[in-house]
Amino acid sequence: MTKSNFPDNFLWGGATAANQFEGAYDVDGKGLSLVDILPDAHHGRWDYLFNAKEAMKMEEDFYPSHESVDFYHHYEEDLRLMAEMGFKTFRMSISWPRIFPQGDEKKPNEKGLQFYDRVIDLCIELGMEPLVTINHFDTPLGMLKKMNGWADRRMIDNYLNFSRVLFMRYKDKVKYWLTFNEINMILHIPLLGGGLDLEGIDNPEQVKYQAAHHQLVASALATKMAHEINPDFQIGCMLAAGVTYPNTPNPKDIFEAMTKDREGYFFIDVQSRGYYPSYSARLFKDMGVSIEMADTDAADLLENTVDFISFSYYSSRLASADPEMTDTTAANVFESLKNPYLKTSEWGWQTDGLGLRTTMNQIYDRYQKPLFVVENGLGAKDIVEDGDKIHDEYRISYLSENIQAMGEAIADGVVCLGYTSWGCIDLISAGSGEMAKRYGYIYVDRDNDGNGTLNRLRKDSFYWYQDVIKTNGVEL
Ligand code: P53
Repeated sequence: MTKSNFPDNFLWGGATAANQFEGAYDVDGKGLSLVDILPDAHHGRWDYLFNAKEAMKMEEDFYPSHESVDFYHHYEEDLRLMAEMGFKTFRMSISWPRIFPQGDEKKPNEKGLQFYDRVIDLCIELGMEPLVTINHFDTPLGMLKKMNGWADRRMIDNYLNFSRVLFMRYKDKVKYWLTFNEINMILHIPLLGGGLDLEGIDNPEQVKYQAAHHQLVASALATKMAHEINPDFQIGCMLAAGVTYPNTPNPKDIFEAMTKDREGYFFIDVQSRGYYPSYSARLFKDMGVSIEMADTDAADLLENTVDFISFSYYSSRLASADPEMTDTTAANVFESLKNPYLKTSEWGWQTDGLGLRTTMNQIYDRYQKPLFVVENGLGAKDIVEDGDKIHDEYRISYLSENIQAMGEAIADGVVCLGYTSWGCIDLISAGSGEMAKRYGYIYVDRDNDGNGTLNRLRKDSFYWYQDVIKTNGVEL
């Protein structure tokens, strides 16, 4: 048999996020989060994303994410299906407003915690290591209204209160934690990433980077708290990653590509090295940004760096310094030119397995800390045939290409703890808010209008991934 590139204890699994997966958006005392006010793409999602005040009126009549695929009431069936595929880990997030409905209460909502007790206990019983994202795009709406989200330094304490409750409660059950999902997203979708309403603000960059500073300090202080509560905890940061290629060998394009990559690396430089990168001084000066810091911030950042680096990877990006180059890929928050060497999906995202290998090598070279690929996958429309068959060979082909490339990166010497593909069960898309953009190995019978039985079906990729895990990545 061919030898596997993957270590024996490699954590194979799948990833989800509470706000896109659980449904039950107002059940058992849950408050509203930022994403709960966003309808789908057919009802102006992208306009609302940059106009929080309008979104808060909640005038659309249907919000697919409110019920989503109802993991809240199907968790048992869903976790058993994941275990059937052989998952070693399950990435989930904990809904902040389920635990603190407004975001700044003193006491947590016990009913919300009891749901996660049930989920985490069953995960462990089924042999799956929970990997928990503390904050995945769902800052409580109350915090946007009260203090413009992370623009306000008081968010650090609110976040730490939330984190403390989780660390104490799951002290002996959860080992792997991520402080913020795609922390660099605050620059691209400030409402989702930072609970920020930037309407009418003179210098949005100032507010975004100040809010980012609060998150970076919150992440460091949560890391400190976590290690005090249980020294075995492994705390990770999370980057929306994807190497940026220069469009041509023109040195201007090379510099542009480097600059684009630094927009994301900026965050990880702070979380992993413990201090602001040297290039940030000039960046801030050029943007007219000046960050207010408390006296203790520099030391807190320096002393509490992350244990590992996790990231999402869907595709590489392509940059040019030439303003005439405008043929960009559709429907993605990162501006990227279309790469003629790559295949493009229905949603305009491009497939680049080798780009994952490059990305992993770059990140590992830069930080020399273990990596964790916590999102990767292909969003596509699936067709159910003969009542219960989904022949999703396009998904298998994307995942196979990417997992092979990840194996090569490991063979290159990169240390990688595991791989959780995105949306292992169909769930609501973050970008489009729809059901139709599916990533799962497990199909859920539910459409964009909320019709469907919510029945779960195994796609062809289900059996394929089961085999990948069983052979530890030899059969791809
Ligand atoms: P969707 C784009 C837009 C929003 C979030 O994306 C994103 C991205 C991709 O870079 O990041 C992650 O659902 C995110 C998930 C999300 C996933 O990408 O728009 O962490 O919440 O579902 C996939 O196809």
